[in-house]
Amino acid sequence: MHPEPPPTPPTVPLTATRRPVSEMRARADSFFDEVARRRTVRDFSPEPIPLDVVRRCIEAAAQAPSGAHKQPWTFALVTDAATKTAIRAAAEEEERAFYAGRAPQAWIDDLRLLGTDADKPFLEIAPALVIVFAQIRGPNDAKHYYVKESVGIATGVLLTALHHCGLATLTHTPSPMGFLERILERPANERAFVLIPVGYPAVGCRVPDLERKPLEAVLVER
Ligand code: IYR
Repeated sequence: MHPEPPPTPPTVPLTATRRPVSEMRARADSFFDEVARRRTVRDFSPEPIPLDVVRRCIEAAAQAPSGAHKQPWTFALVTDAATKTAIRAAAEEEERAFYAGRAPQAWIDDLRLLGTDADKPFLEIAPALVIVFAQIRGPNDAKHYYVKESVGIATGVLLTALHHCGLATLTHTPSPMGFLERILERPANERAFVLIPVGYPAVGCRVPDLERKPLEAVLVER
């Protein structure tokens, strides 16, 4: 007796655009220019932002590929002032411990370039916070795969989408981030992955004078 072969999963035609090579080059250049201009911002304007744009960017992020298509992410959009205040207080408590000794001296030295410290006023000033949660398991304990990779890819899409729309972001990773799971009452299968303040940069905002590694330093070919 042969077992029944599994049914073939349904397919749909791919919607893809074949472009002339000259157009591909122009698009690669303009995309490069756009992403090269993205900078992490720590000095936000309190001005309100169009939240429908942020929601649409989250929807774009949720188009990312994921292990076994489990889409193991949840995005929390926080605009409520009291919730932002609670998040700031909890984050600063962790950051004070970090800067006062939890971090090894080499790490503190590496951060001098960024000028960061334990004060996180942007958590209250930025009009929105997006907290990305990784679902380490599915509902009913279903298995999820390559969760960090999947959520990392989705987060990259989100940062790029927000920048594309003219919004500034900061990838903030207070450590540990368990307070976000508690404050936002997330279920037991979710772990905070990154906290992203979103807004317009403050007028006169300055950023560290950094350079990106050139292509030769990041690419190997054979
Ligand atoms: N989480 C701390 C420290 C920090 C760590 C890294 I690595 C950074 O790139 C930036 C900051 C803070 O937010 O200050």
